[in-house]
This record gives sequence, C-alpha cells and structure tokens, in this order.
Amino acid sequence: MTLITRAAKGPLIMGVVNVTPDSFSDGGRYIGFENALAHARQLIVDGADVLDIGGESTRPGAHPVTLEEEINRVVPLISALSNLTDAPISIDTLKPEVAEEAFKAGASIWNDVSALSYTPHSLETAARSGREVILMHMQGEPRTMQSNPWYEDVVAEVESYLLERAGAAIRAGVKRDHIWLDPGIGFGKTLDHNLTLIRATDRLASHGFPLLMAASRKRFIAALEEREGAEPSAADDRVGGTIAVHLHAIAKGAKMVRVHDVLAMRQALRVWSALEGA
Ligand code: HH2
Repeated sequence: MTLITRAAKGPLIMGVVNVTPDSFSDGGRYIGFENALAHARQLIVDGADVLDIGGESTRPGAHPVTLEEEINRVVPLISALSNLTDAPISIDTLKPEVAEEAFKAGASIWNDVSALSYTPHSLETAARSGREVILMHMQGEPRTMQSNPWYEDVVAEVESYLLERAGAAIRAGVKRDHIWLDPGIGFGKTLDHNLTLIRATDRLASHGFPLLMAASRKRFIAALEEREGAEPSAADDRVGGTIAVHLHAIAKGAKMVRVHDVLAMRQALRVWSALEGA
C-alpha cells in the first residue's frame, strides 16, 4: 500500500531523523549509527507513520556533503530499519545516486526539496524507481534562500511551480498517484510568505495531489514571537507553534505533517480527531 493510499484514511505523521552534524534544530544529536537507530525506533513507538531519513542539512549556510559521505550516513540506517520495522521509509535527499542506494536498502519514498530539479537525471531516476515522490517548492538555493525572498503572489507562484513540477514528473514516467506536493515552509520565504501559504493549504491541496505540511520547529515561529514582542524561542521549544500550524493545515486538507516531536504531534492529532469526529 502506498503512503498516499494510507493517507486517504486519515492524516499521517512523518517523523524526522536527521543523521547530520548541522541540521538547524537537531544537528549532531543523532549522528552515530546507534543513536540514529535508537531515535528512529523511538519515533515509531511515539506514533510516526513514516520515517524521513536525511544525511545532508538544507538549512541556510549548511555545509554540502559528498555523495559518499551522504550514502554512508543514511544507507546503513535505512537497511537496519527496514529489517526492524514495517514503517515506510522516506529518503530526504537532492541526489539521485543517494535516492537509488536508499531504495535498494528499503526506502519507498523520495523526499526531494528541489522537486526533482537538482540534477538532469532526477526525474528519470524517480520514474525508473517506481517509488512515491515528494515535490517541494523552494525559492533559490539553501545557502542563500533566506537573504531576500520575494514574490508577486506567493500562493499563485508556489502553486504553479508545484503543478509544473508534478507535470514534469508525470511526463518523465512517475505515476500520478505517487506524487505529493509540499509548499516548502521556510525555503526562501519570509514570515508573511509562510503564514500566507499555510492559510492557503486548502487551495494548494485542491489539485488532486496530497499535500505535505512541514513546519516543524522552523524559524518563522520564533519570528512571529519576535514580531509580537515576545522572546523568540529556541528551535527545541517550538513544538506548540508547530502543532498549531499542522492542525490548521490538516483541518484545511493536508494529508501528512513532517515533525521532529512525534509524541506531541500524535497526541494533538488524536485529541483533535476525536473532537472533529474524524
Ligand atoms: N524541511 C527540512 C528538510 N526536509 N522536506 C520537505 N519535504 N519539506 C520540508 O519543509 C523540509 C524537508 C528542514 O528541516 P530539518 O530536516 O529539520 O533540517 P535540516 O534541513 O537542517 O536537516
């Protein structure tokens, strides 16, 4: 069963496992194999439906990693996890070579923050793999994307980009019902761009492709606090803001949320679903 089929029954929680020294919110914490494995297993116990494994940070200013290093970080973990659990595994990478090795090790979803545009072979690799793909919007590139994000109409531009990338994926041979879309919260966006996009979840989710919302611990939550005269929170302390965004998005049709704090998100979703009668 694909994730998309499962999501038709109710919103899914994707748990983040960053095997990186420099991710913005949890960099360095799960870098060793044993630590990463224990963390991933805990996320499943906490209620994750799917695990998203990443070996390269996309935060502004992060250091690029070599292909070999990225493969060495993620593949042993994916192999071990796919022997230990039935939970689907997603590989968060820009590189088709990493995605291919991850698929061989047991991953079934390619989460690509470049929407399969980073290399000329990305579309073809995704199509050949037969796996599900997550296509995310980003303005610019991770190193500089937050320097001066600018849009005439952020919702229309993100929407048309995502539909254009979905069309390109389909033309390359990716199945239509294997495609997720993601507005890319924080990727080349100001606080107001992020809020406008989150409010537009219903519009972005209205094109027949399931939508992923991924706001976990992101900096705009602290920017909002700052704008309101409050002390901006550290990344670890943004769980309340994360949950607020994700429940708002789920109420407007998002089918999956990507989070670091799975236990809190699962509890919030359980209570919200009971109240909504879902
Ligand atoms: N955000 C991050 C990484 N991967 N994938 C999708 N589809 N959507 C996102 O918004 C998204 C993503 C950034 O968060 P994190 O993994 O915690 O940090 P880092 O990239 O620094 O490892």
